[in-house]
This record gives sequence, structure tokens and C-alpha cells, in this order.
Amino acid sequence: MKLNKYLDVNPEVAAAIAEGKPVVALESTIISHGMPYPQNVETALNVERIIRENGAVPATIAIIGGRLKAGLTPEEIEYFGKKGQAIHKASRRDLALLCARGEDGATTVTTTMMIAHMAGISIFATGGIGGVHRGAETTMDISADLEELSQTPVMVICAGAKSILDLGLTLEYLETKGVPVIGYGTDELPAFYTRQSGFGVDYRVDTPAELAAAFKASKDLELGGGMLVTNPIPEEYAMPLDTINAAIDQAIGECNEKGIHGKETTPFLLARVAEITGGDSLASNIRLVYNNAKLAAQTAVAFCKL
Ligand code: PSU
Ligand code: MN
Repeated sequence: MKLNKYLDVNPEVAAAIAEGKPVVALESTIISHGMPYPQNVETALNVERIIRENGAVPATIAIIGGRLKAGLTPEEIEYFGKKGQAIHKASRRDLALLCARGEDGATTVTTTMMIAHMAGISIFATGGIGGVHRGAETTMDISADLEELSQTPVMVICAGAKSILDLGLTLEYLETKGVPVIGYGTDELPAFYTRQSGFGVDYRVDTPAELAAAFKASKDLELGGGMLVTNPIPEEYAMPLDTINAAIDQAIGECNEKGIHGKETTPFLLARVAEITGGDSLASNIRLVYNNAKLAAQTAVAFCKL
């Protein structure tokens, strides 16, 4: 991949990378498509602050005017938040066209991993990843995020996978693709809004230093792929299981009725679940992102010491 020609690393991020200081990548689709305005902007700015408070430099990643950006200004974050779903949701297939046309794009987990790797950033914090959707055996709706995890050496720290996805099939896919799924302080895959899913993870890890060591070994071995760390939402912010499951089932039913498919599916489900729960799921979502940002910064600090 020769993204370099199109890559702009902001000065603070570039200096940190050059000096071997900890940097944490962040995605922009969570801002434009994952949450409503103005909570999206507020969350994105708080996440950057939490990363700084924990000793690392934040690099929010996006595509602006056909340039791949590692590190945004607060004004640029506001722009992505305000424009929301009017911004192109950019996956791997979109990069060439957006760069050639000089357009903007919000980076998903996939494209954030790609651009982070090109910039030399190893650790990336987000809320949730895409996965194998329920009904994928007929729709073939499997997020490009899973393929990217198999081929790009970036550690992705998330809160597990939501039950808008088929969690069992998502784990099977990751196994096939050689992606280790790590539980942070847990043996069970967290399900984003809840700490439990009924599915086990491949490994339990209890400290940022152990996460850093695992990722260092993956790099030393030149395995080429990423690592998925699933960090459970703090107990006090978790949603009641019945409430969230009912909201997700209702949202999926509406999604099917309306014939929504492709890249619109995940943003539609997230927005509907937030509406149905009267904003409760959004509050949980924001809290789990903060929790992941903290762990990512601590892990980046530990990784720099190796
Ligand atoms: N899950 C969330 N919030 C998000 C996303 C997923 O809880 O914002 C976004 C991420 O950018 C992820 C993308 O990479 O959705 C996956 O989209 P798709 O399912 O279309 O691959
Ligand atoms: Mn999809």
C-alpha cells in the first residue's frame, strides 16, 4: 500500500511518532455516523482529552479533500460531527475514488486501521467494530472490518460486538482469519452495551503491559494481522439485557421492513436503538468509548517501553 503520497500527519502526531512517544488512533465514522450531533463532537473531544490525560497523543483519522489525515483539529472534528451522515462513510473500497476526486470521507475501523498503520500508529481505540450481521447466511453482509483485522497490524480496542451482529458467526470468522480475540479482565466476549454475551474469548489479559507484550510478539513474528481487544463496559453504565435486546430486535425488524442494506445498515441500527431506548443506549455508548480510550492510552504507553 502506498498511501504515503496522500497522507498528512499533523505536526504534533508526527513529532510523537518520530520521538517514539505513545499515540492512539481514533476513527471518524463513529463521529459522523455513529452518534448524533452535538454529542458526537463532545464525545470525540473528550476522548482526545482522556488519551492525553493518560499519557498519549490522540490522532483522530479522517479523509479531507482527498487527503488522508492522521490527527484532526477541533474545528475539523466539529465539521465531521455537524455534517454527520452527509459525509461519505469510507471503507477500503472507497479510498481510491475519494482521493482521486478530492472528497471527504469518514473512516471506519477498516480505513482507520489502514491509515494508522501507514502513519506508524499501532494502537487504535473505538466503540464497536463491524462484524457478521444476523442473517448473513443469506445477505452476505460481513463487515470489511474483519478482513482488515486479518491483514493490518494494528491493535483495535473496542467494547466487543453488539448483538445487532451475529456474535457467534463473527467469532468464527475472526478465527478463520487468524485474528486473536482478547478479553480485557474477562473470559467472556462483552456485547458492547452489556458485559456478557454467552461467548468466550480466546485469551484473557489483565494489564496494559500484557496487551503491549502480546502485540509486540505479533509484530516481531511479522504475522501481519491485527489484534482485537474487547474491553467490557463499566458495570455502572451497562444496559439491562432485556431492554437492549428488545430495542435491537425492534430496530432489526424495521431495518428489514424498510429494505435497508449495505453501508446504511449499521448507522440505521445504531440510531434506531438510541431512539427506542430514549437515549439510554447513547449514554452507555459514550461511556464505553471513554473506557476504551483510557485502556488504549495506557497500552500505547506500555508498548512504547518495549
Ligand atoms: N459500531 C458502533 N459504532 C460505529 C460503528 C460500528 O458501535 O460507529 C461504525 C465503525 O466505523 C465500524 C463501522 O467500522 O460502523 C462498520 O460498518 P459496516 O457494518 O457497514 O462495516
Ligand atoms: Mn455491511
